Amino acid sequence: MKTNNLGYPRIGEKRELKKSTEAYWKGELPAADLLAAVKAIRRANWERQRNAGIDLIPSNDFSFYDQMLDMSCLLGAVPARFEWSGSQVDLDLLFRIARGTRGGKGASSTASEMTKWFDTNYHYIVPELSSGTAFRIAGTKVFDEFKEALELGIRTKPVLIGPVTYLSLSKMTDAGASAASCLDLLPKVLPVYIEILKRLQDLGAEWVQLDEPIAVLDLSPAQKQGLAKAYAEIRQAVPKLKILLASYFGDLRDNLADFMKLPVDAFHVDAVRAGNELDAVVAALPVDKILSVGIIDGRNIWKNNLAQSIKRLESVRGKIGADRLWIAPSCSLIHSPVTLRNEVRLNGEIKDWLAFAEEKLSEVSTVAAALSGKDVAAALSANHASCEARSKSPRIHNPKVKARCAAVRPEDIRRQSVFSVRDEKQRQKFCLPDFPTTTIGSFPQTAEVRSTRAKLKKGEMSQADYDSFIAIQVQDAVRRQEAWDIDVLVHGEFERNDMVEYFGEQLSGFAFTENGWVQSYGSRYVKPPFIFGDVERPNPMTVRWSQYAQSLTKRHMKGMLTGPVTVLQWSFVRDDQPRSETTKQIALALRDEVNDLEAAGIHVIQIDEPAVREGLPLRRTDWAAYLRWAVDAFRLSSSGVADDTQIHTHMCYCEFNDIIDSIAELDADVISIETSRSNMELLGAFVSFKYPNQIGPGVYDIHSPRVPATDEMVNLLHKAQTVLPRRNLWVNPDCGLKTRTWDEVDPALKNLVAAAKELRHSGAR
Ligand code: 39S
Ligand code: ZN
Repeated sequence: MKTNNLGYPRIGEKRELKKSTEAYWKGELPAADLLAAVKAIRRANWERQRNAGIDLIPSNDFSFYDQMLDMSCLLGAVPARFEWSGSQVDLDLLFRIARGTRGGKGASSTASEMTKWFDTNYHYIVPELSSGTAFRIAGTKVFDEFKEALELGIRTKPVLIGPVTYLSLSKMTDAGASAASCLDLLPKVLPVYIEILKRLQDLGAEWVQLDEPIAVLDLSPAQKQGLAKAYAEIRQAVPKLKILLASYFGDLRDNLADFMKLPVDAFHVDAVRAGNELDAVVAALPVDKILSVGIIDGRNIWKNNLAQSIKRLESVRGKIGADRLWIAPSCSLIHSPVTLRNEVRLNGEIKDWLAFAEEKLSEVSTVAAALSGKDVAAALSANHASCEARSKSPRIHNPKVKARCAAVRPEDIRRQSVFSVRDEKQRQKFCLPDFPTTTIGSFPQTAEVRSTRAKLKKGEMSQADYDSFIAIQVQDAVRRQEAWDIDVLVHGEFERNDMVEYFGEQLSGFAFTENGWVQSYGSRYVKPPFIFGDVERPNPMTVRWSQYAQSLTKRHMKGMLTGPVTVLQWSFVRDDQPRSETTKQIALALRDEVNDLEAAGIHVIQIDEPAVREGLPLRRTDWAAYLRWAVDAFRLSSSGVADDTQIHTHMCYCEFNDIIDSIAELDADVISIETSRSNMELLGAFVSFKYPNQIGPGVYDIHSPRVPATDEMVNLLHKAQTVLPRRNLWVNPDCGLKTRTWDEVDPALKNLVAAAKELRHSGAR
């Protein structure tokens, strides 16, 4: 029985990838040193997997940014504005596509759009294709990495995003083209895929993994035909190369029969998310095919119940035989933190419940060993003890929280009056100009801010000294915003490490790690807290700094909170109760916080819900149930305030179109959304729906170091006011500014205020 792994974290156990990449961007690390650093990461990863007993070890799962962008670079799909004329896409061009280029030296180009990978908190750069895109092999990374591992004595299984998933997640830039028309490019892209596969075969690859996670989505007939055509052609062109076709993140449902007909050598299925489907998959598996069963959860951090897994797999083995069964994690392990080895402060009892990527590898090999009749009794009994201890732990249940959840009434999820009434009261109270300006909440987390927090954490600084340091940052932020003439101020969130982790640290039922980093996009990682028990808020979490900031200015200070669905979505969650129940507990904790902020004189309160869309189930038939509890949770957290307290929300980097009515149902007084990278395209949904409340469409792409000019922002706002009522428009950046530097933010926000003023003076159109 073989063991298979789909992908391993590329960030390094101490975030070596981030550190070396950012140093390279700053010009502090030569390219050769960057390449040496990432080579060392790859080597460590391959050797670790080999030592853990993994038979099919992936390569090309490493990436400097994300694997969709890698695929674009490999296929030569570079947007025209980057003026690429070379034969190869080099590293700097890859970074320019991902990050844009700042004006000044060289041409200034906006980055490609970024969006979330399925329902994860991991992002990819959206390929921009057109009928004129000339695909050809334009990179050597996939070949180089295969050779690199071979030199270490490891014959890896190169991983590529499959052609139909690649095209389905791309966007067509031709005027009038629809997203679906990307699939029309299949005949053009397939020959390049085939050439890549042939080259891999020539280099000595035995297996190649093609990821087609779209197989777990609702597929159009064109996508289904695309899959059939693509794999038939590939089979014909490279008959001897063995192909593993990987699906993950969900069940195949109505796609199952077609999927299992594709002419490949092995299928991977996600037996965690699609556990109930395993029997049907086994029944549909053609007799000459191998099945890779993803039995270890790649998306969560809990130890697997090995005895249960072994039992399920014994039944599979009974039907298909040991030769045709591979054991694997459910999906790539890039969505899991790297290792538990470096967690020294974590409570020992809780730590014993967990498995990160490295530990998951040994779970995979223990399961395989047990099924092969090897003696793993000691490992199994230790695992059994951990699972028992967790399920019986008194840390998990809090009767007070459960009773409060059960007592929530319908009036608890309704504001006192409808929006039109609140709107009037709020206009009278706040007296804001047209096109009021604000920011999303965070200001630059400078090296000084981070290193000061690191000192506090290491015990090298007192809490009092840290607090004085934060106070100075807040004062500085308030002064700057007054100087720029922003209307609704923020305190800057200097005290927060992350918008979810910061709250997790203050809520009971949550635990957090020291090094449990997971890549979010590019060099930006998150350290998701994990929810192991019932959630309660022992003390106010944000009131102190918001109140302090308000005391420094006569302008309105906005309080910022992370919404219940986003806290849930960006944490590792307990698997012993429904997500909806956990979210309700978080919502009640946040409701207390909102009410406390209001009582402390903060009358503009933003509850961010950027993750509502990514939490949407992958299949449409499951949407309504999710949206019901997600919307109710937001309303539960925000409905305890007076009519003239203004509730804002913020969302970013997602498709709003599909869920626009649920966004309206949140009934926030103001919503700010990301729109600048897509040139206001995303507003379409709000227009056709006639969104009733106020909107701040982002006019400054904060994921790029580029400073937008006033004219650019004026143009975006003109676009916005042709489609939305002028009196409902706010002016703000796309998202928080924590990843930017002050020398980028300062000119950008000056320009932003200038743009708002120009709109105010330009009169109604
Ligand atoms: N998901 C979450 N959870 N949070 C989000 O903000 C987002 N936003 C979207 C969607 N998903 C999200 C994605 N955008 C970052 C920025 C934007 C993101 C995601 C992540 C980000 O800036 N991440 C930081 C990073 O990668 C880490 C943030 C953090 O937790 O750099 N910082 C800690 C802190 O500030 C730890 C900082 C740190 O690295 O306290 N400290 C140094 C160390 O430990 C020490 C610093 C020193 O001594 O100088 O080595
Ligand atoms: Zn945002």
